[in-house]
Amino acid sequence: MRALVVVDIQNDFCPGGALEVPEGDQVVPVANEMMKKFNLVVATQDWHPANHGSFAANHPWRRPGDVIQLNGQEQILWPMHCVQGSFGAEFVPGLDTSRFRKVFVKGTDPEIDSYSGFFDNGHKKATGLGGYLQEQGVKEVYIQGLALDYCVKYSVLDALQLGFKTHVVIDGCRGVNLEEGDSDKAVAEMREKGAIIVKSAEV
Ligand code: VGL
Ligand code: ZN
Repeated sequence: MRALVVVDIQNDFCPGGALEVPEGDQVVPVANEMMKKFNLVVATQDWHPANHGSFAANHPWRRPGDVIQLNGQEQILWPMHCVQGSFGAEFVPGLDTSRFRKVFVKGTDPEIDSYSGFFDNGHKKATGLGGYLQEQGVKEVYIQGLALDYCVKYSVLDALQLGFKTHVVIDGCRGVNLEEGDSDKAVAEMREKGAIIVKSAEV
């Protein structure tokens, strides 16, 4: 059994959004096509309370891009994004969300960030995604979405660690690239750890 995991295709990660991913909107048609090829599709949604510790605005005189210690964890500070209930947190209009069997929210604890759709950044709490996929008998996952160098990457690494045969649908992803080359580095790291990089047309 295989499943498609659609990561964080939300307004704030698209051009014009609070945490803009260049060409982020271009993954929408790829996701809509991919979803037709899977019986089981699940999604993750970045879903932060307004007081989330990953927001620069919640730390005196900090700017997005600064790095702080947040409860013993290194944390990049971001602009406020994907605030629960806001437009930016909604899935992109045009994304066929009717195909989502289940949505797993992440980043809900103000004390810790969660790039991966499976666990928080400290690997302390699971979102339920891993257990759900296992219950459904899933052995193989295909992952795509935003952002390639953050939430996709960490979701892929956790999926591998959980023992799923893990594919990255590369044309269905875009990176933030805070530093030039971050996306390429992310792909190299995922591949090194055992992920299979595929194009949507090959699936
Ligand atoms: C993400 C940074 C902060 C992502 C989420 O979805 O890649 N990146 N929150
Ligand atoms: Zn976030």
